[in-house]
Amino acid sequence: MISGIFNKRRIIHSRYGALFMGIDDVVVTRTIFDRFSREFQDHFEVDVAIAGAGPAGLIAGKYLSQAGKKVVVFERKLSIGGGMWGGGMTFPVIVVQKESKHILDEAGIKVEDEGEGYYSADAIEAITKICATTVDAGTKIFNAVSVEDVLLKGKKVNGFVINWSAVEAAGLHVDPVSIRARYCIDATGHVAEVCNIVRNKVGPLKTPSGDLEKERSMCAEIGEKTVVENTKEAYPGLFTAGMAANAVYGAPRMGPIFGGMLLSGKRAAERILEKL
Ligand code: 48F
Repeated sequence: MISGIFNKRRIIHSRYGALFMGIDDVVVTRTIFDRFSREFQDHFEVDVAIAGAGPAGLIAGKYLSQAGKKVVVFERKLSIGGGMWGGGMTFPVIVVQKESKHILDEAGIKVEDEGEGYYSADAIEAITKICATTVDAGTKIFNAVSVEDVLLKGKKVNGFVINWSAVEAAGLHVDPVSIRARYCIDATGHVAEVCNIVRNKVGPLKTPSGDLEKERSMCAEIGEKTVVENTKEAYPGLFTAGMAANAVYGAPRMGPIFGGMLLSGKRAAERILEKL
C-alpha cells in the first residue's frame, strides 16, 4: 500500500549534509506487486487484445484507445518495437511513403523529405515515439508475456491464453491463464502465430485454402498495398495486422519500408471499430 511507504519514511543525514528518504526494500517489492496486480486484473476483460507490440500492433492499439476502447497488448519480448529498431540491415533508419507520413507526424516523429514521395525517419525515434503515443492514448502493454493459444466462445475467438515468456523459454510445464476480449488482433509479424494456432487447433481461416497462404518473397510495391488490403477478419473475432496479414493471405514481404505496417495497424483499428 502506498500509505505504507509514508509510514516507513525516515530522513537520512549523509556526511555531505544532504537529506534523503530511507528506503524499505520490502515496500519496493510490495509496490511493484500491488501495482502490477491492479493493472493486470484491470485488463482481464477488454474490448480488444493484441498479440505483438511491433509497429502494426502498437498503431492499432493507439487508434482503438483514442476511440475510447479498452485495449491490451501482449508482447513476448522485454522490448516493444518488433522489427522496427534495426531499420534495414541494422541501419536504424526507416522509410515511409507519403500516404502514411501523417501517422509519423501525429506521433511527433521528425521526418525528412527524400523526394518523389519517400520520407525517412530515425528508427529509434520512430518506435519510441509510436510507443509513447500508444501508451498515452490509453493502451496497456504487458511485456514478457506470450500469447500461446486463443480463448473460444462457440465459433468465435473470444480472448487470448497467455503465459510468461520466461516459462515458455524455460520449457516449464506451467498452465497458462486467459483473458477475454471482444476482438483480438494477430500482430505477431512474419510468423502470424495466432492465426497459425487457430488454423492448427480451431478450424479453417477465411482464406481461399482455409490455410495460411504463406508470405511471398520481397516486392515492396505489391506488399505495401496488400498488407493494408489483407488487414481483415481471418477468423471470427480475430483480425490480422501488419506482416501477419500478408503471411496469412499469401502476399510479399516488403523490407524496411514501414508505411504499410502503420496503415495496416490503423486499418485493423478502423475495421474493429465498425464492429464494436
Ligand atoms: O515483427 P513485428 O515488427 O511485426 P509487424 O508490426 O511489423 C513487421 C516489421 O517489423 C518488418 C517488416 C516491415 O516491412 O516486414 O518485419 O507486422 O512485431 C511483431 C511482434 O510480435 C511479437 C514479437 O516479439 C514482435 O515484437 N510476438 C510474436 N509472437 C508473439 C508475440 C506471441 N505469440 N505473443 C506475444 N508476442
